[in-house]
Amino acid sequence: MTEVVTLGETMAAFRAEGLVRSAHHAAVSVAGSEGNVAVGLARLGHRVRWVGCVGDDGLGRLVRRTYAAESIDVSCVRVDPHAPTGILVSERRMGGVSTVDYHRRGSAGTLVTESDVVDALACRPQIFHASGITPALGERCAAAVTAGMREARRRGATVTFDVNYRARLWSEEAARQALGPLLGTVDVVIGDSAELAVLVPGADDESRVRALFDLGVSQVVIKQGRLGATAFLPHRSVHAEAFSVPEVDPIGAGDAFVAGYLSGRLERLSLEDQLVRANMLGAFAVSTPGDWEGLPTRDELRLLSGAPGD
Ligand code: CKP
Ligand code: MG
Repeated sequence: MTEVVTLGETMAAFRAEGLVRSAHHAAVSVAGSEGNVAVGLARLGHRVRWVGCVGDDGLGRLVRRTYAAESIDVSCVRVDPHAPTGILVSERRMGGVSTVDYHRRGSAGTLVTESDVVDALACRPQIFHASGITPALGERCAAAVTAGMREARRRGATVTFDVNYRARLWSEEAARQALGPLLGTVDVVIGDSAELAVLVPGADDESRVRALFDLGVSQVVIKQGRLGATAFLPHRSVHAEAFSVPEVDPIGAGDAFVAGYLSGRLERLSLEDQLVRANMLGAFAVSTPGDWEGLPTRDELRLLSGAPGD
C-alpha cells in the first residue's frame, strides 16, 4: 500500500563545476523538491508515489528512470507528447556558492492536470505532500494542487505543505494571494520563519502560527537551520536541536527535512523524534553534494546517531 503521494515538477539538472559560459562538462541529474522528498522516503523503505508530468524526450526518460531506480512508484507520471521536460542549470561560483537558472516555462511539468493528481490518489495514501513551488508554475498547476489537496482530504489522507517560497518564480504578494486559499485544506505547514511571513500576517512566529491555526492548519513546523526545528501544535510546541555537520551543499536540505519528518510521522514516532529524524536527514543533505543524492538509507542513518549538536 502506498504511504505517501508527492506532486510536483521534476526537471533534468545540468550542474557545471564552474560557470556555464566556460564549462565544458556538466553532471546530469534530476531536480525537483517533491521528488527529492520521495527519494528520501523511498531510501528509508517507505512506499511512495511521485506524480507529475514529463516530456516524451530523453530528459523525461531520465527523470522516470532515476526515480524508478530509487524504488519510487512512477506509474502515474504522465508523458506529454508536445512539451519538453523542464531543465535546471546550476553553476558553482566563487566560495562554493551555487546559483540556478530554470528553463521551465511551458515545460511538460507545468502541464500537470487535476485528473493526473486525482487519479494518482486512488491508492489512498496516508499522506499527500505538495509544495509552494507547484502553484508558482501557473494556474493549471495551482488547480492541480488544489484538486489534490481536496481529493486527499476526501480520502482521509493528511495533507502536508512545504511553503518553498521561490523569489525566482513569483513575488511575495503573488505567493500570498495564491497560497492563502489553499491553507484551509492543509493539515501541516512546513517552512522557515521568512516563508511563514510570506503566507500570513503577523509580527513574529507565534502570531503567524496562530493565524495558520485559525485557518484550520493543525500543525506548523518551523525549520531554524543551525538552531534545529520547532513544531507547534495548538496547545504545545516541541523543539529538536540540529546536528552539526560540515556544510557542503545546502540545496535539498529542506526536502530532506520534510522526508525525515514524514518518515517519523508514518512510523508514529514522538513529535520530538520526528523532528530529530527530520534534522538528521537535513544534515545528510547539507553535508553531501547534490539535491538528493546524499540522502541516507535506513542503515546509513546510524552514521549520524550521535546526539544533535555533537
Ligand atoms: O528547499 P530545498 O533546497 O530543499 O529545495 C530544492 C529543490 O525543486 C531543488 O531540487 C530544485 O529543483 C527545486 O527545489 C526548485 O524548483 O527550486
Ligand atoms: Mg525548501
